[in-house]
Amino acid sequence: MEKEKGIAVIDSGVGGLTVVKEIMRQLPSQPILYMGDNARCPYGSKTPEEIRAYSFQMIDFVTRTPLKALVIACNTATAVVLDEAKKDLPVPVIGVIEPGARAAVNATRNGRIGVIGTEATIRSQAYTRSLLQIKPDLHVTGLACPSFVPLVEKHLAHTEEARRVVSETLTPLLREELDTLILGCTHYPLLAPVIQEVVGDSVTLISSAEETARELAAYIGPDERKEKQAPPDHVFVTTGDTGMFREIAEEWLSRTVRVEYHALERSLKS
Ligand code: I24
Ligand code: DGL
Repeated sequence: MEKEKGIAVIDSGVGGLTVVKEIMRQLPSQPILYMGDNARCPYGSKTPEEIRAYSFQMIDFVTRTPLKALVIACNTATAVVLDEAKKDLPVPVIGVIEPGARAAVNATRNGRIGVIGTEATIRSQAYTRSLLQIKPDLHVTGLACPSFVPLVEKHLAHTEEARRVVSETLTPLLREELDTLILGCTHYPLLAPVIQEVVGDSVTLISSAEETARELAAYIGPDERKEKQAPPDHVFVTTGDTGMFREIAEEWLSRTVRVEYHALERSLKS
């Protein structure tokens, strides 16, 4: 029998595992091919040209395998390459921005929505455009939070320092009377408890990871997992250290994972 086509998920590093966890929960029988560009992470502080070149190198690699769909789990990469990737590829391409924007529009009562993300994501205005396309009379405030990813990656998400940094960074948002805040970066769900405390209970937090998995499930149809069916073969590819990747992935996904190394061209030309 022909091997089942999988779902490819690409990200700048390990943050996209937040999306993978949701896909595994909602679509447990789908095989996943994950690629994280750990060697060149973070993308959030890079130029659109770099982000575009790196993202398409990953897309070229994962599309050598027959796919059911491609998920761009990285908000920064989605902001820069989604439209182009959709035009280029013969399979459905799903980014994290539209699903998050749609959920935010459904959640808001007062039409005042905040978006937090990396420098590149906020600069691109991709969330604002997506939100206004769905509902033109919204009031959207974007804020770059470049110190949040390092907090998570240094294992500081549950510390007093995280509370201080999050509180200082989000201060400009507190006078905007937002009722909905989009966590527009793969890492921010790990800071959600602290963010919620800072913005208060009147603000609904939107996690793009959950919404994206739901959108993917809607595209490819319900999961038809049979009793006793063997678990799907997932493969995780990193451009960086496989040991470190495995450690984080196994802790986060609570399972053992198969990790492979693949180098990508270092220069921008390819
Ligand atoms: N969390 C993230 N990235 C890291 C990290 C982390 N180190 C500890 N934790 N490192 O992202 C990034 C740089 N590494 C990546 C691997 O190769 C070498 C360089 C957030 C992960 C979201 C799924 C903390 C940590 C963890 C396990 C699960 C969750 C988590 F170790 F926050
Ligand atoms: N994955 C990125 C995002 O969602 C965060 C990490 C990075 O800057 O590469 O925007």
